[in-house]
Amino acid sequence: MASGLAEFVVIANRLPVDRIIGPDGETMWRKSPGGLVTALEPVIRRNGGAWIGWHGAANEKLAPFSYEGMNLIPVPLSDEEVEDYYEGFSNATLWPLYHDVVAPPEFHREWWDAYVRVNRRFAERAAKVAKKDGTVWVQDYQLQLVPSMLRELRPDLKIGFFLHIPFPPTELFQQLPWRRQILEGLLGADLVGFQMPGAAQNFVRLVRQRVGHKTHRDTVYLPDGRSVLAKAYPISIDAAGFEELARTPSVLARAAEIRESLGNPKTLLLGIDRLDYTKGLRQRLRAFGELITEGALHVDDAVFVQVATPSRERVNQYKILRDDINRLVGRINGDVGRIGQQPVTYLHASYPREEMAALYRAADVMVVTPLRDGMNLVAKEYVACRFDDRGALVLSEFAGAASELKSAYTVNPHDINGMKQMLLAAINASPRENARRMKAMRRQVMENDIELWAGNFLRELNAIRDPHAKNPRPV
Ligand code: GDG
Repeated sequence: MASGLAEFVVIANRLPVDRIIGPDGETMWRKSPGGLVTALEPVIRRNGGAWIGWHGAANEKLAPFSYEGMNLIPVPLSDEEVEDYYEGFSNATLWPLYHDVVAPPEFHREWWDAYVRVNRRFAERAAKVAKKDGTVWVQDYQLQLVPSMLRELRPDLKIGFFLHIPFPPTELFQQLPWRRQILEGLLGADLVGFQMPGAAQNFVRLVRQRVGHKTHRDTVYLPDGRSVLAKAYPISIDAAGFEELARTPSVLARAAEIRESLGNPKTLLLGIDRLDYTKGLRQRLRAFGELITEGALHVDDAVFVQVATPSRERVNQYKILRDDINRLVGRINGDVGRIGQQPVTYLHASYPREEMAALYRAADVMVVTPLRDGMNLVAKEYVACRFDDRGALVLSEFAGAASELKSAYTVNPHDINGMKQMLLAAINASPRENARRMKAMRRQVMENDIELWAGNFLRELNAIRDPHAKNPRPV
């Protein structure tokens, strides 16, 4: 796209499309699954907007192209940058650090250098693409330096930032050798959005302590007269879209088929996660395995289906986790399984949305037990698919979703005995009790969808008054 044309620009690590090989061997683009694209696509279309992101292949430069009314602007990454910026600093430093150090973060100066270099590339691209006085929305932990880099190049822009993962407490954040640079990077934005109010408070406190700026409640006052607002915007899903999918005859038929192929168990428990050490897969499987071993659940009655979508497979901690889970599942099935009856069905694969909806429909108990999670959309997707008010959600108190889905069966995933009790409570609850809980959760999810989330953030961003302008900006 030509320079300076987009009124609204989204910057994310990845473009919202995946490259696929078509039936005749030609390459095509397909929209990636996920709520963010669904929510932002109409805004981008309406405004002749653009999306800036990496296209997913290393060492390849691609020209901007348009896809279903969106201008897509690919940012190239070299092999080395994928290793150092993406797998390294983003996923082996920031990811574990921001998730309560549930795995040890690694600090390497060359990873940081790559992070700075790649963030600058994204910022420079956005500076060329955004229209005068336009709005730019930067997404997530891979791009925390972009707001300040972009502000320097284009002080006219409205800049928003949203962090999809938790923002750690000060005691943990302090470990980061580049803590000040990250805070200053984020302060380039006018509005910094977090999943939870606690995360916004952590950020404001850190800015006061480490950078020394004046703060009051959710506002940071910068020496140049600009102020930065830090607030919570809990993300959601395309709730109506999920429910509609869950109601289609083919999905309902597939749900019945899934249950049938598992021997029509009395209780089907389900976990769906990226294979990630923050998701609490080990703890969850141990709890279930013990219930079977101890005889609280019978192998004829209960089946656990765990889908673990492959993720970040070249990062060391993920390789370790993959081996651990393979061993654990093997041990549980070996110890308590029988011919034709495996208590755990473990699927290390990724599935189309229809299959996900069928699994949600098939499951009596959805088990979501992260050790720490910004929000957790799987929990909300399950609720959206339960239009008959049946089913139960077991949910970790360390997921952002727990603050919103208050009628879930909440657990501390570190407490295996507590989790076992809660699993039994969910399994044995009366249909009436589960319907009461599900109704309350459905109200929350159906009324607060992703469109509302994006609308709230953008409305607030556009309403921020520019202290240098005579008049407030148009909303
Ligand atoms: C980050 C934060 C926050 C999973 N497997 C398949 C598949 N999925 C989809 C799920 C869900 C999404 O991926 C996972 O979202 P989560 O929220 O559960 O977790 P993260 O990937 O860690 O996301 C998280 C989120 O950002 C949004 O802000 O909630 O806290 O960590 O939508 O359905 N989708 C398909 N096939 C799969 O095999 N189609």
